[in-house]
Amino acid sequence: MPTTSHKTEPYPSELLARLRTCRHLLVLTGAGVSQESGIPTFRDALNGLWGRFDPAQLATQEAFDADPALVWGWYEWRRSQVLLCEPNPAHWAIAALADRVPRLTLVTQNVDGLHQRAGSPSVLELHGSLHRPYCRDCGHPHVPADRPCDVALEGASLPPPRCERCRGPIRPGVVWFGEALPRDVWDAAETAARDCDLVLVVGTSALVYPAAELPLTALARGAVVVQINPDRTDLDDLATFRLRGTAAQVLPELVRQAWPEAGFG
Ligand code: BV8
Ligand code: ZN
Repeated sequence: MPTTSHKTEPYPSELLARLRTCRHLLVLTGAGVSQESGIPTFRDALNGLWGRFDPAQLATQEAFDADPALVWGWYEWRRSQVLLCEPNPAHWAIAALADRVPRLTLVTQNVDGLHQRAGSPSVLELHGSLHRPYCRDCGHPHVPADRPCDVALEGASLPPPRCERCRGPIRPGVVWFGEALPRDVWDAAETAARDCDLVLVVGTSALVYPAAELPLTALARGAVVVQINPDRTDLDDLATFRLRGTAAQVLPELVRQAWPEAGFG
């Protein structure tokens, strides 16, 4: 099946027809969907977070237990960055899709909350959220300030707040490596992967499991899988269609071409 560059218009008519007539659309997003909002991805060679920071020292329970201030400071810096960013046309196009297909399940690996801010009504956040920290010891939620933390700087340590219930340290509300994904969220995502007939995989390297299983599950059940990414990933060899371009280029154009009468954007 074809690889279509963003500049090669129009998109394949078979893909547009599939999108217009699909019964249940699954959209799986990764860091690439927020890249054009100014939020760095993880594995990008130039600016990726994991090129500059070591995930073993920041994104594991062991790291938090060893140096809570280092880890909390880093996540407050990221949360502050996100609060200064806005959703981009890719987030808006995904929100618009929910009004155009009979059923849409949006599953994200992102922890930034930008899909919700763009108006997506329901989002399955596989890896949690920067905006929902909770107590490490008793799980009690902690309500963060809804403004950027003015002392959070890249690489700066910041002692975590204490739980109002048990005085335990507050930890970021994300799923770290080696931690289980939230059971109900994962079950809903997997059920959607089994049921959907079309999947848009947007801006993910598809390297982190179990999230990367979702398109494979859908493929095995006969769904059409569309890969939207400026670069190659391992999923390219399996995807039914590949749209080469950035999320903010491709997604609005895809909505416009599939529903020209609705005049999106
Ligand atoms: C689990 C939250 C079991 C925190 C993240 C070997 C050793 C150790 C572990 C493992 C192993 N093999 C497998 C594992 C398991 C591990 C895993 O998969 N590791 C990988 C790396 C090998 N998984 C886990 O540990 C998971 N848990 O398995 O639990 C269990 C079961 C029961 C009980 C206990 C335990 C938990 C994984 C969650 C990790 N948390 N993040 C935080 O944010 O700090 S992961 C991290 O990667 C990110 O947060 C993100 O969510 C995730 C996925 O990354 P992507 O979103 O894909 O981003 P990436 O940078 O990679 O790619 C960006 C893409 O965008 C690129 O393709 C690029 O081309 C494209 N792009 C760039 N610009 C654009 C664009 N696309 C479109 N438009 C653009 N403009
Ligand atoms: Zn507590």
